[in-house]
Amino acid sequence: MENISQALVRLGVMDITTTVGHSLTDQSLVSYSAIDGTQLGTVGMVLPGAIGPMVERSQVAFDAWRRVPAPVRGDVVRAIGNALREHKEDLAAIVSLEVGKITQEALGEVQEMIDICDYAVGLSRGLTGLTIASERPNHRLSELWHPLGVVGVISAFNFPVAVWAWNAMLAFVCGDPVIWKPSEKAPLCASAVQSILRRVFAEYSCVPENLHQVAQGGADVGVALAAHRGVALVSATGSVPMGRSVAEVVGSRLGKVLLELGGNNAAIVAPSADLELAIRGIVFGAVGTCGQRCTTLRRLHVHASRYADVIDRLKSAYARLPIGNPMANGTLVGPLIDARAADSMQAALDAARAQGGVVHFGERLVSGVPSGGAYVHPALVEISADAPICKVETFAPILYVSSYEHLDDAIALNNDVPQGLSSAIFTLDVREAELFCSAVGSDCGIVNVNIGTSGAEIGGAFGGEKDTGGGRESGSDSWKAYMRRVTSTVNYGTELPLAQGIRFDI
Ligand code: UN1
Repeated sequence: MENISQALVRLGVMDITTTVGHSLTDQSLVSYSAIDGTQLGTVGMVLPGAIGPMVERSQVAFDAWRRVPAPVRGDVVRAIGNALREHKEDLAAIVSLEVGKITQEALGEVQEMIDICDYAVGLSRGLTGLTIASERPNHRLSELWHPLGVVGVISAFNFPVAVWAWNAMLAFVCGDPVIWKPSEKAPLCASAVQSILRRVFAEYSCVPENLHQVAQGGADVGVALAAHRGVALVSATGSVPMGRSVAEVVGSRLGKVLLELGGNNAAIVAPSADLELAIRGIVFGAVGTCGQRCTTLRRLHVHASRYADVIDRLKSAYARLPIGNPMANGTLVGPLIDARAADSMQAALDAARAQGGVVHFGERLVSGVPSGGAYVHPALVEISADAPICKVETFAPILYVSSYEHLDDAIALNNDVPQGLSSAIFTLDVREAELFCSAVGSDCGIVNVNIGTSGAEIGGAFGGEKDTGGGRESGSDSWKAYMRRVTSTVNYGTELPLAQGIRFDI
């Protein structure tokens, strides 16, 4: 593919096989395009044994980087943001070519990186701690926030660069080096990002060597990273089984984890909903990124009074979806990541049929789309909300639709799944909206009114409860996960009063 080599050259990825630059083995990871299965290139990969020396190098980098004032660290992140602005189109092209995102969404992904850079630059002057009223005279009690240590980032194919940026940019301003284990399905995206970083870092004498290292490799490399006691925080994005195994490994050494795992996100369409707006939000949420966001809308609970209308409108919107080459103008739905994902989708649709569901669309497409890619028509499934298949996250564009009579029942259905990432209600009734957002409403980490479940801004904390893993990344006070909290009491008096009024005279 001609345009990938041009984009890679412009990004500085001259020789893909040397971009990881350490402990190369004779093994390499092959990058295939989700668009048509073409081989795009290969990158050198590491074996689990490489992780130990990498962590040691990161620890040396940590000792230097934590001494650099946070606003100066922020200045480096500002330069990363500027380099991303400069290379936005090329990096987005690599995202599209490798994982099959439509151009608009690939550009949006790089924009999300730029946004988190801007956010982190501001944060670099806002890593603030508390002062606390001491019970003792002449004492100051306060909280200090210090750099934490080496941060391991494990990322997924579906946001191959943005979710890394959420983690890495906060880690950098917080004073931490990063070791990145990218998805095996997106090795070129990681190499391109590493090339951008290498050039930015070369301009700054305050940046130590190995501030950022990439460990391209298989799941065993991720496990080795999670197992290493020198990794202070492991931030992992991906499937629930992956997160569970990372949590077990990190938990057994009492390390810190930040997990952002699966979602099984629902939306409620209430009697008063503005249907024009709701249908747009539903369709973007359900078919955007070909159903491969952790925030993808997977379940829809429609009030019985609007059910027929909603199904009609959805069927007509789904019938008109432009599906095909994600880099072609006008395409809204690109391919699934690979044939296995298409097989899982068909298996889920078979299960839905067996459980009484009526499936509209959902077929694998072979004509009118690039051959070699896994193209599907997104599926609408009319099904009873308590069918077991509705509790399973299938990483594909399947929307399970059911009707409800009472809002309490719809809220109970929203919450009655193992995952707890995102949720939405479409209503013009302020009581319904507020109930949904309240303590007895949605149990998810993201609760939206009159917008869909996906497409969160970086300024808020991102993540969810239950099987979603409980972590929070990106905005708000998520930075605290990347720092070490110190409670500090200073006695500036001449007496030694003890807390709790204890007398201990010697
Ligand atoms: C993910 O799918 O892992 O809210 C992240 C969204 C995006 C991020 C999704 N900003 O849909």
